Amino acid sequence: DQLIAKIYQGVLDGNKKSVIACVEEALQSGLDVEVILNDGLIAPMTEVGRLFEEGEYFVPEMLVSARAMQAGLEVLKPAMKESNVKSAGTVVAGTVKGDMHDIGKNLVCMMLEGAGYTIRDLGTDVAPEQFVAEVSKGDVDIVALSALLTTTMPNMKTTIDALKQAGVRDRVKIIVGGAPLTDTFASEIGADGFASDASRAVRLARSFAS
Ligand code: B1M
Repeated sequence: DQLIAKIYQGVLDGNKKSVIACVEEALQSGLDVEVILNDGLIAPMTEVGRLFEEGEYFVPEMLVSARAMQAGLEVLKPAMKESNVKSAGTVVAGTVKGDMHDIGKNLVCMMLEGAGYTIRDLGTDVAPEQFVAEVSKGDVDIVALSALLTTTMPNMKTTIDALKQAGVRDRVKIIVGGAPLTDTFASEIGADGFASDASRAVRLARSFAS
């Protein structure tokens, strides 16, 4: 589809205005939300990563692409929400210490919100103590940890260990995700589950209720 191709190109070029306009147009013309999300907005980020690895893109280019992608997500957000259901539980989410990547985490939060969860988003570069402080408040059902760097993955374990140390680990289910993660890693660090994308994160969260 031409509109999808324009959204893809807009994200690649970091052209926020074009992305916003095209996503609006795509929604109006009745294009499927998931297609806009996956083919228009997420797919070009993989290409951005490739261009970065090959030395064609640098951090500034990655950043403008990220901003364009997030602007598109904002337009898509209302369409992603399911009709108002009562809160399915409270999720405390964050990207772990040392890691600034937040697009994936934001997407997971949006989908969980759409599925009826109450979200407390702690943002990026979140220290284990911050997670401990939130969980200690006592009204949290799920902790959602994101990491995009191989160098920050160990901080997921540090976070889980800090929750154990504080004696609050068993109050919550812990889900982890992010491009470099695997199921094996998730079980090794003592998480309750791993999701490779945002819709799987919703399915995983729901599976704890049954
Ligand atoms: Co960075 N970066 N980056 N970057 N960046 C990667 C991750 C990288 C793979 C690029 C590459 O080399 N190909 C590479 C990591 C290599 C590695 O660790 N082995 C990398 C690097 C090296 C870096 C810097 C170190 C670069 C530098 O400074 N030299 C630096 C680190 C900064 C830091 O964090 N301390 C850096 C910085 C940045 C920007 C700030 C410029 C920007 C982030 C902007 C932002 O997030 N606001 C950025 C970007 C945009 C990327 C790429 C291109 C795209 C990431 C993205 O947003 N993808 C990325 C390359 C790539 O991933 N191909 C790259 C789209 C997003 C929807 O997908 O985040 O995977 P993703 O989320 C998915 C799933 O993973 C999953 O669901 C999401 C939706 O399907 N998921 C979860 C994620 N979290 C989840 C949690 C869950 C469940 C599922 O449950 C809790």
